[in-house]
Amino acid sequence: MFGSLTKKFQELSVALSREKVLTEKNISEAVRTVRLALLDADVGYSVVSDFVKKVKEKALGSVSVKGVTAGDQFIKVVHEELVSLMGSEESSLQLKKPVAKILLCGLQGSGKTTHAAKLAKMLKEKFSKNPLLVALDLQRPAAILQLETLGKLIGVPVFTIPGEKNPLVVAKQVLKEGGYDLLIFDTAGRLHVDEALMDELLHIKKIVEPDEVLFIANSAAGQDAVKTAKEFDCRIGITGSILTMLDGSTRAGAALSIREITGKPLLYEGIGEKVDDFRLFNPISMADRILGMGDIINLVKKAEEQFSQEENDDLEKKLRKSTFTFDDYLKQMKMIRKMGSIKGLLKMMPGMGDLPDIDQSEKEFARIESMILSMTQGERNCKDELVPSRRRRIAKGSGTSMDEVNKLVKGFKQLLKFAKLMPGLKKKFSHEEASSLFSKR
Ligand SMILES: Nc1nc2c(ncn2[C@@H]2O[C@H](COP(=O)(O)OP(=O)(O)OP(=O)(O)O)[C@@H](O)[C@H]2O)c(=O)[nH]1
Ligand SMILES: [Mg+2]
Repeated sequence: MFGSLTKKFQELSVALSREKVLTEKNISEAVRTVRLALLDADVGYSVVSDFVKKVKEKALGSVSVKGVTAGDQFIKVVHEELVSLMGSEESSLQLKKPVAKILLCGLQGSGKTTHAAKLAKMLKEKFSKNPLLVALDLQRPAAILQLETLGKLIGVPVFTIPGEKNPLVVAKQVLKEGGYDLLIFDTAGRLHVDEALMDELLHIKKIVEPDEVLFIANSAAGQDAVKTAKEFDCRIGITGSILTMLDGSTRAGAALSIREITGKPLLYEGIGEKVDDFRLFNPISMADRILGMGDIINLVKKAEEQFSQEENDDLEKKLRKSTFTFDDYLKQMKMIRKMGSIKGLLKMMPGMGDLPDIDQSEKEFARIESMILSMTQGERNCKDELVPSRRRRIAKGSGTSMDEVNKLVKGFKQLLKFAKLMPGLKKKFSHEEASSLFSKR
């Protein structure tokens, strides 16, 4: 996702792993690399300056732990600060009124209409809401049609007044509608922030009195998206942001600085054009992805949703009792593969960050499969430890490299560690626990 930034962090971790302890000198060098990497990823200057200052102070104050490399220790600090920069915890919508109202705003093409539908679908399915989509982008007839098509797809009605060109009239009228407990307003976008747009939004906001005003931020726009968010916040007052287009060639600028600059939470992320390509924004998971740890939290969540309860119970028991083996890992991967969207899911596995296409994902899966199949039964059952000579044999047998075998074993161990945290994972997944992944692998 954040290819070059992730690569730089990984290179830094490797470089630092040669050092026994963190010293003022190697910290200063590492901090300089972090600064350049973040600036290059289009993170705002002031955010970067604050960030590296905190990382430096924390790294200098950290006590070295036996068995932990300087690289792991430093990356752990970076991880903690990334999480904190993005808001520490998942945020939720504050929908308090009996008829809740969400107003979406943002520049042209940022994903407002698509995300109005994604939000409606999610709130309907997961929170049993009865939503009504309201078309307030009345400049182009195609805009209403787009919302209506999406509405049909997700089974949510769309409110329009045929022939009406004034969004304020529609906004006033829809408030008289009964039978819904949630109104989601899709508004018009502009190429740039301009007076007419801000005036229109301000008027709509006054009429609607929304519970939430969400800024739809196109993550591909990097710093520009952050600046625009700030302008929208100053002019109309936003309550949070949704980060879209995270599936494309995106830079980390928006993800890392939008919350810090606006002071408003990042609530959701859009990861594709389809109505289900949508999930809660999780700062820990995002930090994992930025550092190239693989998105284990989302993997576990998605797996939990989709596995049959029986299969899930069985795997969870094994995971918790630490009797989960490479054979189970293979079985789990096969199940995941069955669930479809192998690309999206594989991306979440540790060490599989940047997969250019589905064929590539299939290839990655085949490599993992051949590595596991090249193990002896004892190795697959985790009875025999995978010492270097064994790893070398596995690499040779599967036509892969030592590096790849090491990556597989590391990913497997991370999965086991996360699994132990699973009972409280959804709600209580603490920062410390996530960070401990770095310290004892
Ligand atoms: N890849 C990807 N495409 C997206 C995402 N969200 C929206 N899109 C696509 O981006 C394009 C623009 O999205 P819209 O939802 O129409 O954007 P908008 O903000 O309503 O645009 P205007 O109404 O013109 O201001 C559409 O083709 C969407 O299918 C996303 O998260 N990822
Ligand atoms: Mg639109």
